[in-house]
Amino acid sequence: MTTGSDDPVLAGIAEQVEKGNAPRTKALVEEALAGGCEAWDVLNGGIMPALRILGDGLKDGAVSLAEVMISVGAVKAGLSVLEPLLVRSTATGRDAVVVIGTVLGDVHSLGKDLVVTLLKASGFRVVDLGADVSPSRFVESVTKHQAQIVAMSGLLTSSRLTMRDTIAALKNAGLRQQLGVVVGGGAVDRQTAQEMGADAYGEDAAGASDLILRLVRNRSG
Ligand code: B12
Repeated sequence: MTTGSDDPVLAGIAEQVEKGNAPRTKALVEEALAGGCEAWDVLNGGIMPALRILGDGLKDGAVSLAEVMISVGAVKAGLSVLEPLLVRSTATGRDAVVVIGTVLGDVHSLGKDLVVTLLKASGFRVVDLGADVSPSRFVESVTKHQAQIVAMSGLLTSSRLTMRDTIAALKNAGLRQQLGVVVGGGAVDRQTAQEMGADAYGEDAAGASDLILRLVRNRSG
């Protein structure tokens, strides 16, 4: 399989992610950085294309779930090198409390983890509830930590309903008005975010911190 990257090292990273070879992925990520490639370009040009191909394979049955899990190990090996550098390019200093999780029934966590890393790096106080998080756990956590923002991730189409349920639970608990709610992940787009009653849609981890800062400022001012 080919990912179409012109850069041989990035193409190599994609290939090793597809094969699920963690040590080779890590080594090639280091090689790309040493060769002058930006961390974001390694992520978007090497790792993400492989995940897209794996996702398509999962869809048409050419790739098994077990194979994707092995590739996820390679992705994590690559991210362990990239994350400190991604963080450096976004650090600023903001201090709102953000409660974040992947919603109930959905175990996809890589995208949410990236968002967590970058929000922490930007100075937000982040409460990461992990994946498969029920509406009641979101409610409990917002109350306990007096959060200003709830951020939900979801990659399954069914997650849209769960996000809506979570927003309803926040409303029923009397918390919705004081909160900014942001959603992201492949399950949603700007329109579905609006329809379910979220305040904002975040397309990627890189933009999440500016987006959340805008929400915090709008609500406080
Ligand atoms: C890796 C993967 C898995 C891994 C997840 C491991 C893990 N720990 O995360 C495993 C193997 C467990 C898995 C399981 C399944 N998967 Co899967 N998986 C994928 C795959 C290949 C990659 C997802 C990924 O990690 N992308 C990389 C990250 C970095 O990107 P991201 O999540 O999009 O996040 C970015 C942005 O969206 C954004 N973002 C994400 N969240 C948030 C939140 C906020 C607040 C903000 C601001 C931004 C933001 O920032 C991130 C970085 O920029 C996708 C295919 C794809 N192309 O997406 C399928 C995919 C998501 N899976 C799919 C399916 C169907 C499944 C299964 C149901 C398969 C099965 N038959 O059992 C199960 C579901 C299990 C469950 N209950 O959740 C479908 C979903 C289809 C749908 N629309 O419902 C996809 C799209 C594959 C496909 N084409 O069919 N999967």
